[in-house]
Amino acid sequence: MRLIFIHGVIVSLLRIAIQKSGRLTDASRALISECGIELEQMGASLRAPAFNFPLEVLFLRDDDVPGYCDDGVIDAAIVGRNVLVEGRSLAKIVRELGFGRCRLSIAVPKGSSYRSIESLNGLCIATSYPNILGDFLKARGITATIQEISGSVEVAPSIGLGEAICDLVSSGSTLLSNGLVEVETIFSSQAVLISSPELSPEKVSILEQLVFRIDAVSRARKTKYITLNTPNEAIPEIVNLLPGLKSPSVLPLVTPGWSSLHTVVGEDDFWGLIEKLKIAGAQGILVLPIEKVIA
Ligand code: PRT
Ligand code: ZN
Repeated sequence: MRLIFIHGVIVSLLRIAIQKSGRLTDASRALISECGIELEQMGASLRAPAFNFPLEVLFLRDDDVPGYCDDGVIDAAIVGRNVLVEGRSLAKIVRELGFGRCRLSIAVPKGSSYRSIESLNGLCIATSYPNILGDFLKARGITATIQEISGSVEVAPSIGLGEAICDLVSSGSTLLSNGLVEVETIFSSQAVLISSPELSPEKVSILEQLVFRIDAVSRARKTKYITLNTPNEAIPEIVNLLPGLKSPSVLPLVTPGWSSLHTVVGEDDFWGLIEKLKIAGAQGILVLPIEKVIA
C-alpha cells in the first residue's frame, strides 16, 4: 500500500484510473477538478498524485481497467459500463456518472432483408464485444457466428467480414455514413465510477469522501438557481410551480405589492417551466449555475 503524509499524519492513497486519451478523458478530468481535487502535472507521466486529497490518478487505456481493478492494481476507475461488462469484471459500480452515454447495437446493411431478431440466425456478426453480444444471442436462442475484430467494426460488412455488426452508437452518423441500419439495441452504457471488489477500510473511507463530492457535483449539474420578481397575488401560483430543495424564499421588493422569489430547479423541462412562470406573472427571471449541492 502506498502511503502519503497529510499534516504529518500517514494516510493511505486511493489509486483511481481514468482513460488516458479518448472520449471519457476530458469529462473524467473535469469531474475530478470540480470535486476540488488538484492533480500534480507530471509531463507525459501516466501517474498524477493529488495535492489536496489522498488520491493518485493513473492514466490507462480503458481496456486495461477491468483486469487491473479485479487484481487490485487500481482501487477505482472511471470507465464505460460497456468495457466493464465486456471484461466480465467483478468490480462494483459505485455511481453512474451521466456522461459517455451510448448504446451497443446490432446493425445490418441498408436494404438487407432483416425482419426481426430471428433474421440473425445463421449470420456472421462482426464486433469488438463478443461477450455482451454472445450473452444477448444466447438469451434469445439465436445461433449466429461472432467474428471478433478490434476496430473499425462498421466497415466489416463492406469488406466481407460478416453480414451484420454489433458496435457502440451515439449519434448514429457512423452507421449512416457506412450504409448500415440499426436494428437491435442490446445494451445501454455510460461512464461509471467503479471500485475494486476488495478495498481496505481506509480506502473505503477515501472512496466515500470522493463519492460525497461527486454526488454534490452531480446534483449541482442537474440544477439551476432561479430568482424572479412577482406581483404578490401571483406568489401562490408561482410557488406551486417551483418545488425547490425545500421551498422558495420570498423577499419583499421596495416596489409595493411586489416580491422577489429565490429557489433551485431541476433541468428537466426547464424551458417549459420558464414559460409557465412567465404566464403566471413572473418578471426579471435570472437563472444561475450552481457549483455544489450538499444534501
Ligand atoms: O485508447 P482506449 O482503448 O482507451 O480508447 P477506445 O478507443 O477503446 O475508446 P473511446 O475513447 O473511443 O471510447 C471510450 C468510451 O466512450 C467507450 O468505451 C464508451 O463507453 C464511450 N462512448 C460513448 C463511445 C461512444 N460514445 C462512441 N460513439 N465509444 C465509442 N464510440 C464510437 C463507436 O465505436 C463508433 O465507432 O463512435 C462511433 C459511433 O459514433 P456515432 O456518434 O457516429 O454513432
Ligand atoms: Zn479501448
